[in-house]
Amino acid sequence: MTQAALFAHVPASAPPVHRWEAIAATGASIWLRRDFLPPQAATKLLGRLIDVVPWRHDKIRVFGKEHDLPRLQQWYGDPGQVYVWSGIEMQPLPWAPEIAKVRDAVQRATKRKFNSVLLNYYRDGNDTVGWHSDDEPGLGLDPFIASVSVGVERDFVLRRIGDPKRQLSVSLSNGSLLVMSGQTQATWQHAVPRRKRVKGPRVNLTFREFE
Ligand SMILES: O=C(O)CCC(=O)C(=O)O
Repeated sequence: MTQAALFAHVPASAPPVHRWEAIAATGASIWLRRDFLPPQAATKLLGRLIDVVPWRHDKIRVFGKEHDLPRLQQWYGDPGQVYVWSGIEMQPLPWAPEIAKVRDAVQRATKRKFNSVLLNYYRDGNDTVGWHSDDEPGLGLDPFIASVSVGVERDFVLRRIGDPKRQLSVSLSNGSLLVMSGQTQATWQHAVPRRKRVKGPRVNLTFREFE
């Protein structure tokens, strides 16, 4: 999707679109707004989420062996928006006020609606998420994913499907909003790799709309 198409519906009174940066990735449509939340508000939100979210520490089975997931997570959404991945079933918690507030701000910024959000809590640089695409069938053909980051800056890396040497890295800072849309999930995978030097926590809120 071009920037013009993404913002075709934005009224003239909306904030200037130049606050969005396009991330150059062939076949993908990825946009970043580094100034989505002011740093102070983002840091406050980080502390609040760490305290109030009933974090789950799930286990996954890899080659028949059970492992702790290398991060904590939680799932919020509209009633009935159950999320199942890698054998983990997540019933949606009702929208907490601070999360609903972020959702509303993301909806205003993107002019899209979201009915669920996955929260990932990376306690420090040892916590990660491995290579994957957000391509569950319920997300439709061109999933629109809006991802808010609060806390320490982490590398978000992408690799082209079918050409894994083609990689790029985007640094996701405190208060940033990353949007992936169009064919991004069909053509690229993403990950948050381990970074031993990173000592602080980060929470990521990935808003989705399941059909
Ligand atoms: O933490 C991030 O920025 C990425 C999270 C992610 O890939 C996901 O929730 O699918």
